[in-house]
Amino acid sequence: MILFICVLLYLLTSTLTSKPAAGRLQWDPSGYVIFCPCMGRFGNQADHFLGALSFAKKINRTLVLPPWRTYKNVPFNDWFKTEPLKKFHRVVLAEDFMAKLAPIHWPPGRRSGWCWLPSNDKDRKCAMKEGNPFGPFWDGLKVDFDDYVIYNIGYSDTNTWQKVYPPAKYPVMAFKGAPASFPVQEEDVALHRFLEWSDTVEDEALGYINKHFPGDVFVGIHLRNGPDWANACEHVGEVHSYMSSPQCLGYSGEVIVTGKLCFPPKDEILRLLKNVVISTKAKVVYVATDKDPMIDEIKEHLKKQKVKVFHQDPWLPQIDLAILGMSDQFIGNCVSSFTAFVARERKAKNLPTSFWAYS
Ligand SMILES: Nc1nc2c(ncn2[C@@H]2O[C@H](COP(=O)(O)OP(=O)(O)O)[C@@H](O)[C@H]2O)c(=O)[nH]1
Ligand SMILES: [Mg+2]
Repeated sequence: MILFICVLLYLLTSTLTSKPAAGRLQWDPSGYVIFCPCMGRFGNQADHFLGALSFAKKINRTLVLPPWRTYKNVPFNDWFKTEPLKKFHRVVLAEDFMAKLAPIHWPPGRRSGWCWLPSNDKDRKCAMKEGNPFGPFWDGLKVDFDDYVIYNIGYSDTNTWQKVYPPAKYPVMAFKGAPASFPVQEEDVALHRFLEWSDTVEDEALGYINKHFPGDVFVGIHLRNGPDWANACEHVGEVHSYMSSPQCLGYSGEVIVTGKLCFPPKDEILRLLKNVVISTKAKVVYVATDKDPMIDEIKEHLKKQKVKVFHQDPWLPQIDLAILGMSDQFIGNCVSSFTAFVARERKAKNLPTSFWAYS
């Protein structure tokens, strides 16, 4: 009898605390989406992440939070908290998925790689691990593929996805790239509110601010002016949409992307920055850049305003992003997805953003 009561009590408490205890995870019968954030650097990957999050929600599958890809795999939660995302949708860290769920439910021998190929492609095979970062990404998760699923469905056609690929038959969709478009769709921009910096990133950003200009009103600027960007901007031509340009020009594509919008000349940068410093009464300008911080030019041009100019080359670009996100006013590059990250975060927090050569 006592044994029976003990067992009953045990069962009761374990169902009441049905959230998996540390170390245990429950399999989601609705299935999973995992993908390699294999296109571009962080800004592009973040755009894709929001689209993939939206896609997973629409087809009602748990999203496996992939590592970010630099020269190595960076666990998702090194840079972002996972809990806020759960307010929007079911997510699990890739490392947990691989350690605790994959061995039982997605074991070696049953792993298909998913890729989009045009239906007339004769050589229909997903090169899931060919080249960098594809190979090293999946190697980092210790995944090899045994088979392929080739699809031809657009990511917005979510009803078809659910109909054609039921989770019982296709428990895990492992995509070669993000199941999303670039730049992020307009409707997914607001999902950024579920992306919150990890304590490590946030503390480091705040630490820098508190050490160098605590409490001062500051303008954050992004100068995307490295050689790769100069090169990319040469191809602007007469297009109506180029990379992240919809963030300022809008998604309808009525306005032409100019060379100045893509690669603003120095006099435009100094002009707008001065206006903003005067209107915000800022004491500090924080410069983030991939190449030329223009420190001397800015100091010279803003001599009268007596601003202090700060720039670091942080060990992680994310530190720059987090600081820009905290500025009182931010000026960025409309074509850059690195800027777009900051602009989305600020939009979610109701903070203002302007763009070079755009009014
Ligand atoms: N630290 C730092 N890195 C930057 C900055 N701007 C660009 N980068 C680097 O250059 C990369 C640019 O690629 P991406 O993020 O895809 O943005 P995009 O090319 O501007 O659309 C970033 O991920 C950073 O690694 C900056 O202001 N600060
Ligand atoms: Mg890029």
